[in-house]
Amino acid sequence: MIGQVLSAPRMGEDETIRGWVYRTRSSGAIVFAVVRDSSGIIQVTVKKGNLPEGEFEAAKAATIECSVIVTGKVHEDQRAPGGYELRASNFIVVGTADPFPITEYQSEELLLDNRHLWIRSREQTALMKVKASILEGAREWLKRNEFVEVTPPILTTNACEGGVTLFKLKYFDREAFLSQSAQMYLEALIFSLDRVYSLTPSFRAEKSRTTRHLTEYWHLELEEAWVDNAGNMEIQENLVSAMVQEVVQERREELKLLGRDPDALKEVRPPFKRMRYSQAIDALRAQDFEISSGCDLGAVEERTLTANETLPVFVTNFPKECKAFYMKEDPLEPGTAKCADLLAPEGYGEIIGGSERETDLHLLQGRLEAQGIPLDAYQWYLDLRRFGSVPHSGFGLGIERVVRWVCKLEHIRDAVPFPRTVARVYP
Ligand code: NSS
Repeated sequence: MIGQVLSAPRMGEDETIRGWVYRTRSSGAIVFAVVRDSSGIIQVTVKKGNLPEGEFEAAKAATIECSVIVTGKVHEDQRAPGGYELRASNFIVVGTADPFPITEYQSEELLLDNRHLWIRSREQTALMKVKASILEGAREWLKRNEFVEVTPPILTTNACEGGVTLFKLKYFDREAFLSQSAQMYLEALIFSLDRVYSLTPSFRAEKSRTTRHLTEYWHLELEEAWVDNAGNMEIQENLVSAMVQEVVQERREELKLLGRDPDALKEVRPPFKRMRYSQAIDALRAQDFEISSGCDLGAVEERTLTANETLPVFVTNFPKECKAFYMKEDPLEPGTAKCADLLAPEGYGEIIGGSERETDLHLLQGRLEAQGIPLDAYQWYLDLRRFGSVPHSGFGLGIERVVRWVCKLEHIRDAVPFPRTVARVYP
């Protein structure tokens, strides 16, 4: 791999690399080709006369994104990226490349139309590696803390987060939906496994164009038996911190390439600040925000609350009526839910929504009825309150929301290789 050649250069020794032509220029009897692979880029110098018949000509003709296998000796060269170059003794073109449709300055639309090719860029490569480490950090923490990974369905007949953003589909001669959240299934699974998690795509028919909504996103959801909302928040701050620390440890170079200081992220450790919804509203009003209490926080409110924070912030005790039917009411602050949204710092907005769940059959039934939801499809869920109900809590974390914050992305679509939004399902 190129990264290995550059990080432990064996001067004057032969090395073979496989990759794609990233840049190329030639002058007469010499070709300078920069080759990339997943680990980095390296300059290759190809001199006529140093290679077998035909290989110099092949190098000269090689266009951007040709795939190549190159052998050569390592030499120091201060002008080359990474400070070393390969002086080629072999240059084999494996796959030729048509003129590459992406050149230096391109519109966002063209880049999105050519996403299948644009994901080869160094920025996208770095993003995908950071995302992989975020997931790795989560899985390691979950394993250490005795959460069992489970596999809930994607085809469902229940709305978990309200009917407005449901994707409906024809399921033979019935109607079904793409899952918005695995929560209800995870609630069923804690009765056998105590603490469970799932990582699945979730689907939301979000019609608004925003910088933080996808129609398909990766959802990490946890559900914990015998845990109240305070315990749920502790789990969240420990998990988020473990995810970020894994990235800081494994992906320093990628973070720097993306413009994020890894040392600043190192500070993301518990405890995170906790703030009640009513306090959040007071803080916003103090900044001359016009908000009527009793509604969810919007993007602008979230940004204002966290613009100067460096750690995530919990907002707890939202008014019951602006949250989902399954949340438990807080007896210490009636009218509010035992819930928390976790907001990323620096204005990146909500990354987690979680709560303690209502365990009382009749209260739950009453709430569904009050919202005009037909109970038939929810009988199995109500059974969970009929057969040995226990206090429990859980939450859902949007992976791309975390990637957006950690990588300082303007738009969430860059946190996923093939973004799906209201405007795009291709490629
Ligand atoms: O709607 S949530 O706030 N909560 C739930 O779905 C719960 N049923 C989860 C649970 O308790 N198991 O969504 C959870 C998170 C939210 O905080 C965001 O980080 C993310 O899911 N989310 C999204 N990410 C990207 N795009 C969209 N459209 C989106 N919607 C939610």
